[in-house]
Amino acid sequence: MRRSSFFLPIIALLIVGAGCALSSADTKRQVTELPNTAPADSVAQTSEESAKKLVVADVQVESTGDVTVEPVVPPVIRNINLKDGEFFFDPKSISVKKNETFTITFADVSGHHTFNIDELNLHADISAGKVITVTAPANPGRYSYYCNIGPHRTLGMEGVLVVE
Ligand SMILES: [Cu+2]
Repeated sequence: MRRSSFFLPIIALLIVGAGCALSSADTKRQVTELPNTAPADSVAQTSEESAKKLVVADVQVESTGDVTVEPVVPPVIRNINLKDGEFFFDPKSISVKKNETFTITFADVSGHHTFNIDELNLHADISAGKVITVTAPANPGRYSYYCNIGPHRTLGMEGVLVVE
C-alpha cells in the first residue's frame, strides 16, 4: 500500500509531463512549420498567378493582333467592274487569288442577263449597279462564268475566272 501510493503520483506526473512534452513539441513544430510553409506557398501561388497573367497577356496580345489584322481585310476586298451587253462580258477574264473574297459590280447592263459560275454554285440575276460578293475557291484553276439565258453564252456572254 505504501509503495503504490508513493509511486502513483510520480507515474501520474510522468504521464502528464510526457503529455506536456509531446504537446509542446507539437505546438513548436506547428509554429515552426506554419511560417515556413505559408509564405512559401503564397510565393509559389503568386508566381503561378503572375505566370498565368503573363500567359493571358500573351494570348490577349495575340488575339488583338488578329483583330487588328481582320479589319485590314475588308478594304483589301477588290471590286471588279464587269460590263455586259449584247452579247459580251467585259473583261472576258478575271484573275484572283485562291480563297480571295472579292466583289463584282455589274456596271452597264443592257437587257436581262445572268451571271453563273457552276463550280462555285453561283447563279445570279444581274442588273445595273448590282454587286455580288464572291469567294474564290481554294483550288487554283480556270472557272468559266457565263450568262445562261437563251443562246447568250454561245453568242459570247462568257468569260473565265482565273484562280491563281
Ligand atoms: Cu445574257
